[in-house]
Amino acid sequence: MKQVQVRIPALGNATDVEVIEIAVAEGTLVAAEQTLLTLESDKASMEVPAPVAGTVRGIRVKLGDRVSEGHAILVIEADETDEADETDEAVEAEAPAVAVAEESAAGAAAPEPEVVAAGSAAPAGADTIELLVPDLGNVDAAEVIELAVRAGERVAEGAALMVLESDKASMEVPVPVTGEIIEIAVAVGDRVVAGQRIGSLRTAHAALPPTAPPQAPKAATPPVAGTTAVPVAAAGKVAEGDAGAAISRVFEKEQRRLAEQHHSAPAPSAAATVYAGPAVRQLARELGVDLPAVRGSGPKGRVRKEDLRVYVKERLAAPPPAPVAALPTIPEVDFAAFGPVETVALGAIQKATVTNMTRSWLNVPHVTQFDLADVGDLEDFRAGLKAEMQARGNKLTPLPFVLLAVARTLREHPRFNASLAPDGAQLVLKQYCHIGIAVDTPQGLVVPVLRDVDRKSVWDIAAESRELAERARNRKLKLADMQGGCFTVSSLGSVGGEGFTPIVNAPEVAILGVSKLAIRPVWNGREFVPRQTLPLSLSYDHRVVNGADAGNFLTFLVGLLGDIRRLLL
Ligand code: CAO
Repeated sequence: MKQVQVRIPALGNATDVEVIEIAVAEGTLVAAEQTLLTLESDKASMEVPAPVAGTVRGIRVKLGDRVSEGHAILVIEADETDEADETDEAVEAEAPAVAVAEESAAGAAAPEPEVVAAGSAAPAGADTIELLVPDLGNVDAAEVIELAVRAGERVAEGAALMVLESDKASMEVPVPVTGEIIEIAVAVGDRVVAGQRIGSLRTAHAALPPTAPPQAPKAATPPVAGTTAVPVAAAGKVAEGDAGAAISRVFEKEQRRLAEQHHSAPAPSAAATVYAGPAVRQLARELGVDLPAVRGSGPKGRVRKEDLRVYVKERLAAPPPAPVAALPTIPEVDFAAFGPVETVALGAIQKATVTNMTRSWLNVPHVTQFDLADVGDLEDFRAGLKAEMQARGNKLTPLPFVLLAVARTLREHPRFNASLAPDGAQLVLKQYCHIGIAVDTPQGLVVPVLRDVDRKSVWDIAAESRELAERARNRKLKLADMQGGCFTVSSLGSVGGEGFTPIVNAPEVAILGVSKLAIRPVWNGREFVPRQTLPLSLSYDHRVVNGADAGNFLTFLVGLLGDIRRLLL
């Protein structure tokens, strides 16, 4: 059995790089080129592939270890067919280090070699530059996975142009010269080769790269006459046949690119700025996951494969998008930025109100209709019952009369005592008359339901509604007390106001808002007379109730409240 010692390949200028992912375990069967582990420096990440197919043995690194070129990682017991060297002769996981061209005395700020070469090929003052894929080393082709610019866009030198990805590494291709993009000749998903034309750019003359020693780029596609061809990213010189050199180059290039980005802060595409390795990017594309949407749990927010899995799991578990999902959300505001704030947790009832109101508001097309009931006679009648109220130990406010009048009106207008079936194709008409009463409590708004209101006396309605309100305030309501409502009455009469637009308590189809009684001028056919009037507002589900129905309902109700004899018959 051949034992192949796998070592960390050349990392360009990087040393002491962190192991952030180990993709194999003791005994894992690996194919040649299968990822063994992922390394990451401050600025870039790379995957180390298996040099041969075989079985993983003796892993010598663990997560968080810091390694440099030549560090022994593990041994692979090579398959018999593999022609790897014997145990003692270590085989590099990726071949020799990249021979990087010496940087100029100007140091890191100096232009990269190929760009310089291209610059020298361009006559000073050239207007147009053909953008070419840079030398990809031993990588035959790379895929365009992101386009960061569009034709007509003004771009700054060093800003992201596009992101290319090979099997093992991804690299962002920077804009070589400040100017304006004339054309982008490739699309996301295209496979490109070194020297291939990927677009053209009109330069801003002052930003043309300085003249430098001649070193012409390899161009598979000849530049268009009268223009200058520029491989858009520079790289170190790679010895022909160096296995894995391309990855090292990309790794080093990525570091330079990110370092430059750190200084000049160009604006790369959203996905390009996500901190993730090529395998993760590839998996994200396979799964159709938008990388910027994934929360990275790795160091410095790096997205790992596990993060993708968690994201996909969460998305699958999420309820199917309802119409509400398409709505624009209310922007989050950091209120503390404007002054001191205090955050208070909502109670269960208040949270239920948030849900119920939102649900109704978003599902029910609301219309509200207003009217004034002349309740002068009713109020006179009520005033005349003071002694009896005392004798009965019961109090008649306007509300029990309203509830009774609503019950009678519902009987005459059964479409209001109904609910739309979930399929939206049928109406469920209820043969009973249970009315909900909105009750304000310290814990929030609750709606206990008064049963069979149409069969009760105004005294019973008053006593039972008071008892329900008491239980609501003392948190003594049972779930059943709040179920089965056909219609809701929300009275703010004791609070004030001339009218409001209540929200339908879906799946009910209508709700009556009662506002404050007041003396208002009423035309009696000959003159205005001061009358006690009660403002009413009827909100209804316009899918079920049309405006004429609502007008008839409210007119009937107002008529009943204005004629106490008919109401109490
Ligand atoms: N106009 C003028 N005065 C009114 C009135 C009206 N429409 N309705 C009631 N009042 C008077 C009552 O006559 C009573 O007066 P007195 O104290 O002089 O007798 C006083 O207001 C208080 O009435 P009440 O609130 O005790 O009794 P109610 O029958 O009107 O209401 C209930 C019962 C349970 C609805 C009530 O206790 C309650 O919780 N009200 C708040 C309703 C609420 O929060 N609605 C919110 C709806 S949000 O959609």
